[in-house]
Amino acid sequence: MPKKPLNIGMVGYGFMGRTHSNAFAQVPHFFDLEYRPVLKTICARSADKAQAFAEQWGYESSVTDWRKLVDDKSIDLIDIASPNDTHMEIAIAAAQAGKMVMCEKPLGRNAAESAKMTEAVERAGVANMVWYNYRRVPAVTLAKQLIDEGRLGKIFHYRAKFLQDWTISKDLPQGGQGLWRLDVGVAGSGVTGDLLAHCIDTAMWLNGGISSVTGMTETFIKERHHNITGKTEKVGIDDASLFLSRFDNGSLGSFEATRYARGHKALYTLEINGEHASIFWDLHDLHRLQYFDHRDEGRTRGWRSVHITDGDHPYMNKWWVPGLQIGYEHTFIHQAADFIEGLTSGKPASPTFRDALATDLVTDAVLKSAATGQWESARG
Ligand code: SOE
Repeated sequence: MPKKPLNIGMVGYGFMGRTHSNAFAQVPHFFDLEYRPVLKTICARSADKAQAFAEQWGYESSVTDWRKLVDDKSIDLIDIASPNDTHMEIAIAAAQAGKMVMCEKPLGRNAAESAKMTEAVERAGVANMVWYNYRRVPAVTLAKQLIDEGRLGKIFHYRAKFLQDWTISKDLPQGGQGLWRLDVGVAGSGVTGDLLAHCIDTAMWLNGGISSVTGMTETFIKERHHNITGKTEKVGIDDASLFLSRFDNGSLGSFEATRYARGHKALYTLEINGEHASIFWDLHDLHRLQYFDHRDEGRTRGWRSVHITDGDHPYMNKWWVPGLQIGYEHTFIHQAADFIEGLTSGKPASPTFRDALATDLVTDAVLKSAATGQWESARG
């Protein structure tokens, strides 16, 4: 059967523009799908850079105004990989033009923006998804399967952290390419929206909804040079963010994210403790799932380190041979595959905009609680 083209207009050519473009370019080689992604047009503010990106990644053309993608009848899907302050306007215009919309996380700079975006895609009835890629690390997907099979029994604890160290220097400026994550006007928040959002998305997928939170944040460096204004300006983002939560299933959560954990580059770990079994996963060792089952025979009972590379592990039959690992970029390829599969099956793959809105309601509640010192509802 000839494949149907899925014409993609990509906004943004930075770190995420590359991960998404790579996903669409690679997915037809490894997954047998009804649609074949076509890298149609890349959009970026600088014409030279957009054209260079188009040539390097195989886009047919480049533009400097995202509205051209919205107006282009040949584009089926607009993928937003540009900074957070651009997400809402592009997503709403794309949905109103009847395009499918994919968006890099976090969906909005806050839940109010995410709610408008969710309303737009749902009103237009267009396929939509947010790139929370860590769900599709095969070890994390396996954790989901084990939890859904009831192997852990009743869940008591969910524990996650995401530690980095790249903003410790007070000489690091805020704003502009690569550094917009430090500019609150562009990013919306600091590590709460950038890193904790990943932890929350995975947590609610694995362990269900979060009802309430109590949090605290800190901005360790109060002023930084701003690359766009050229002035020293107040820093509005949170550099570190910690919170406790209550899940709907009665379990307790604890979460931490920081860019001030010297020595850690992207240490995302999660642990879940249930009545019968526990699971631990670490992004720095992403192909392993640590599993402890109390029901094992006592003398040999202990933590198992399962190498998630066999054909019966999630997604792994699409790749090499048992024992050979895959990496970070594959999580995006899996997400592109699931999105396209959802178009065929009519069963939309998650996280949809609505799922990502739920995450933004939690991050908003964490920031609110950090300001009020009170427990806050995570339901808006
Ligand atoms: C920040 O440094 C960052 O690149 C996040 O923006 C990504 O979402 C995360 O996956 C890795 O860290």
